[in-house]
Amino acid sequence: MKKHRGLLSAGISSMLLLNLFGSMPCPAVNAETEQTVMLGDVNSDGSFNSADAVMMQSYILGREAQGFTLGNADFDGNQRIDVFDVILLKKALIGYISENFYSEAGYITQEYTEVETEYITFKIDENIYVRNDLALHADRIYEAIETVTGMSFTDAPYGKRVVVNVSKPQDTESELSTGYAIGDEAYISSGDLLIDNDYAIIHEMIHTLEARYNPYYSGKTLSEGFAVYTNTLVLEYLEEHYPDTYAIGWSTIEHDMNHAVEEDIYDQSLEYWMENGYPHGNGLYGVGRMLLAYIHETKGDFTSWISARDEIGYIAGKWIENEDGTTSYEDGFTVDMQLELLKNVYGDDILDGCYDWLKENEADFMYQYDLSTWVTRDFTGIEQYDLYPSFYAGGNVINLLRKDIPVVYSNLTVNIGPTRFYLEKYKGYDASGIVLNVNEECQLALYDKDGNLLRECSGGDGISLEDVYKIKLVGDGTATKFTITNYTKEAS
Ligand SMILES: [Ca+2]
Ligand SMILES: [Ca+2]
Ligand SMILES: [Zn+2]
Repeated sequence: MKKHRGLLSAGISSMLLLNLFGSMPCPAVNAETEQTVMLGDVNSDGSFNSADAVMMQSYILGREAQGFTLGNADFDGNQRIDVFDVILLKKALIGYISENFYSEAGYITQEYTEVETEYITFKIDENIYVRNDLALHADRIYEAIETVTGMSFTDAPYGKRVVVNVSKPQDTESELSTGYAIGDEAYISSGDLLIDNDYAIIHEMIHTLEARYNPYYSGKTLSEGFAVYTNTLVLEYLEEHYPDTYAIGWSTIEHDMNHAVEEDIYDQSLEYWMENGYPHGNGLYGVGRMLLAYIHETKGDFTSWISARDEIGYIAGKWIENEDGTTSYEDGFTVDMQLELLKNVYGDDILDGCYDWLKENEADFMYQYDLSTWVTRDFTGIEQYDLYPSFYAGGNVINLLRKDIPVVYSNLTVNIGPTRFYLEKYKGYDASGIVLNVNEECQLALYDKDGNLLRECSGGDGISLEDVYKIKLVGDGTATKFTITNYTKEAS
């Protein structure tokens, strides 16, 4: 299991106990054996959590308690283990967890945890950061997916409640690894949990929606095109109805909609690209997105093929080894089958007008591809934004701006309580000396933990954030820079 250096030491347990119960003897080290005592860790697995409470209970009741460590259980230090130690352990556990693993913004799971929202069951591994408002945003995404597709997760032929499994990449700072869907369940990484980059949760939930109408993968062009195109519609829906959720889900664009349609697409037929792969803009994902957008706008529907799929049949896909040693997935639902399906549903001429349509609309696709042409992100409808660091493969960064795209704001409060908690308690950084770098023309009001105004000032580089938990960008303006720096990994 993973744990955070410094959080689980005897010293911290003892300190907490002292806070809670006054001057209580809490031996930190047993001198005879030189064994570190971690008060509360009665099963000696290095963590203090609910498993210890369970074992303590068993021990007191005279039940099986293999591995019970007396030295870690004597909370009142009277050399006896009794019911008073049980009470103290439970109190200490609550204090310990709230001090170290909970904040206003979120919590870190201490064991496998199931979170039930109105629509979704999250199955979350231990030691994963979960924002407190996960349910709010996730259920809005669910609503958006159902609304823009006109489909239902629960009333589909293979309908059931949505399950999203969340795990953490092992032995890496990155919070992102591959997201995928197996049949009707989605699998995402910790960073996709509406915190770091979040693209997989939307994309994979859409895959599981398709699977509820048609249990097999319909090939990259159709299944990925459906996921990616639906994701664009989901974002439009969120932007209109829930600007704060849109602001979080926006970064989906970086990954999932970053597809180009280049001039050379017209050199070959669409069937050719579907068969041989299109070299730009994430290959068949981009072709699929374009195809689904075309079908939607010209036929008024982009989902009918899903239910009609069974008529075509199914061949299992397979993983093949490439020359460079990587593996890739070869569709079982071949291009011929995909085209036959579309023709069955939309008519034999379905692809005929596709390139003409694309020529008129290609700016939409170019636009998404080159994010430098994205002029600004509009935060004016948002009063509060919880800022989380990004820990993705390739770099750690705290930046309100994604891809350096300016943020337009109107009295926007950026909460950095989550930033601090995430850095210190989840990632093990020392964030006590963090500073803000923001445009000089921005006017700032800095607030403490309790919302009291600490000071007002203009922007600049290296602005101390000591005791600051909220940064208000006052008035109307545009930030072309907003980074938080000067956090360091605690020495190990
Ligand atoms: Ca333990
Ligand atoms: Ca005792
Ligand atoms: Zn996918």
